[in-house]
Amino acid sequence: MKNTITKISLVCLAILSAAYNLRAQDTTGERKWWKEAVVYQVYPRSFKDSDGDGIGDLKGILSKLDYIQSLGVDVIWLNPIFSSPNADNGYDISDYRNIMKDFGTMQDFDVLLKAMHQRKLKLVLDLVANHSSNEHYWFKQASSSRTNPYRNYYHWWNAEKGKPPFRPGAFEVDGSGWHFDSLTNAYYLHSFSYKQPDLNWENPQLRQEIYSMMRFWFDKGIDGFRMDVIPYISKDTSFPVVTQQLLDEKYEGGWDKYFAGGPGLHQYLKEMNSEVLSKYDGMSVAEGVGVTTKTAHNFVDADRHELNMLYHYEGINFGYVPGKFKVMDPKGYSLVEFKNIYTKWDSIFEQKGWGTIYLGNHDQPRMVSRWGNDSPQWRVRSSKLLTTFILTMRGTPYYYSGDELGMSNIKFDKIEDYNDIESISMYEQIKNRGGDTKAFIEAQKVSARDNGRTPFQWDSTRYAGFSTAAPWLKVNPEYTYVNVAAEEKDTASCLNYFRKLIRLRKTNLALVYGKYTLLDRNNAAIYAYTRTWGKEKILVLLNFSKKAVLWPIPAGIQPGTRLLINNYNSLQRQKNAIVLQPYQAVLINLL
Ligand code: TEU
Repeated sequence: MKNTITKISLVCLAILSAAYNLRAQDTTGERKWWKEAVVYQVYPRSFKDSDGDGIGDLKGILSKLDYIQSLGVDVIWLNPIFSSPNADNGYDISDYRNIMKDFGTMQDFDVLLKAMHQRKLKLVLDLVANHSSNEHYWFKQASSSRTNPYRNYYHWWNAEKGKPPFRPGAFEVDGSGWHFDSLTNAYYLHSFSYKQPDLNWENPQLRQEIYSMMRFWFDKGIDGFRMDVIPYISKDTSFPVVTQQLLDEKYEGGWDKYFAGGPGLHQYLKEMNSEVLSKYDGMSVAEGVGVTTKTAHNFVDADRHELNMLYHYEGINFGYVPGKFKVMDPKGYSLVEFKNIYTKWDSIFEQKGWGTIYLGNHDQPRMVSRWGNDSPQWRVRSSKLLTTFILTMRGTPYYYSGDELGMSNIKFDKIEDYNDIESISMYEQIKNRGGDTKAFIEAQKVSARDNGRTPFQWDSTRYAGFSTAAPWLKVNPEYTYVNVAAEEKDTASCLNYFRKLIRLRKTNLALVYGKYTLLDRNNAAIYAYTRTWGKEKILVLLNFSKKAVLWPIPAGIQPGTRLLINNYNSLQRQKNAIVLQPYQAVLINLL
């Protein structure tokens, strides 16, 4: 009897789970936890300081886990927390198996991870494997002599061959990606600053070191990795001359595309998958620098056995004046182009693979300043609009901490206020060539990375409740009214709106898996789309402009009367049109 019941339950379970997967297979393949998750990115340096040194730390994050849990997010991605001299805030690692002193100890880490799991929060760490710090033991050894066993962990060009062919070094004042090392009379390669020498993935021993380190963290119980500039890891080690003409003809004019196509890249990612990723139920996401819609599938299709997801740069790099360093077009950006980019990226993952969606992170200015309107009149409305966009698109949302409060750019007006190696080196470069440093500072108010790195705003006390000491980077003066304490009390706050939207996404899987269809493509003010999944049908309407706009309902679209969310108190409807207020965002059921 007992046996028969067990058998019947097993059959029922099998039928149920098949049905569950079938529904999800409408458009996107198998259901996975990381497809349904909302990732919340925490910049540890700026989240919460527990020991009064002005720098955020792991115990600080621990003390705020209840807050993070209250948001309804599923995964926390922490920017690098490993030992580092901090030339690039942790993206220059000197020991991959230890915690940065500023952030605490390994014991703090273990406690934090346990506390996260107790709250059903998953942890994703940053894997910085394209380069290490020049203060890493491997590099110290490698640079000590040409015959050192670690020499081949990095890329060298012996000076007797003459100067190496140009490669860019992102954070260098002279723009060069080669640094001369007089002790061994050779240049070494660094795609970022000279403090970040590129690791030589062509060396199998180096690859094994990285895999072993990844297993070390997985065995501790982490739930995945965000992989820093992972498309860059493989290089043509003959270092051929690369001309602008070649870049234009084969790489859409950009070094990023060239670097993202190294000869061994996919072989190494497959190897990493079989040696590490396939052995754990973790998630992996590539920072997709240089990845295009043509190459994306090679990274993320399940049958490739490489990575789960990537986040592309096309959405975030657009809107700048071509040929200038992160100068925003004074006319603003074209919503039609914005829609085209996100629609194109959605469509490539319609049948295969899986996408992501984000508007801010530690490398970007605050999303409301860049993509919304941070004037006092529209900051709250437009923040909510952007949050609505992120949480109603298909693909896993990556949401940057502070955006849920509607934090905006700090807009420093002197270089001395900046901490970021990118801003400081670019300033020097412009100064050295007699360029317009004033114009640069103006442009940085819109685009600098430090805008997104100012301390998190907890309350209206001194230093925004982030620390008891002056923080490593100035607090945005808006903290007196943009902060958690104030927004908790306000039912109409950005914070409570974010929570509501997350609940909505969790209870309407159409928002996760549903087919995305763009409506009214050429409308320059309204971003309208539907999400449909079986019987669930939702219309998303977003007015990206600061004017009220009459939106004629297209033929074949029948909005119901149920408003799932609205960032205004009401919605003005006419017989065949809807009037959207400035920056209004609504979700309506469709008949
Ligand atoms: O960013 C990769 C990268 O290409 C950056 O230069 C990015 O384009 C730039 O920040 C945009 O302004 C990753 C990390 O996310 C970044 O924080 C690091 O500085 C960089 O790698 C080096 O590790």
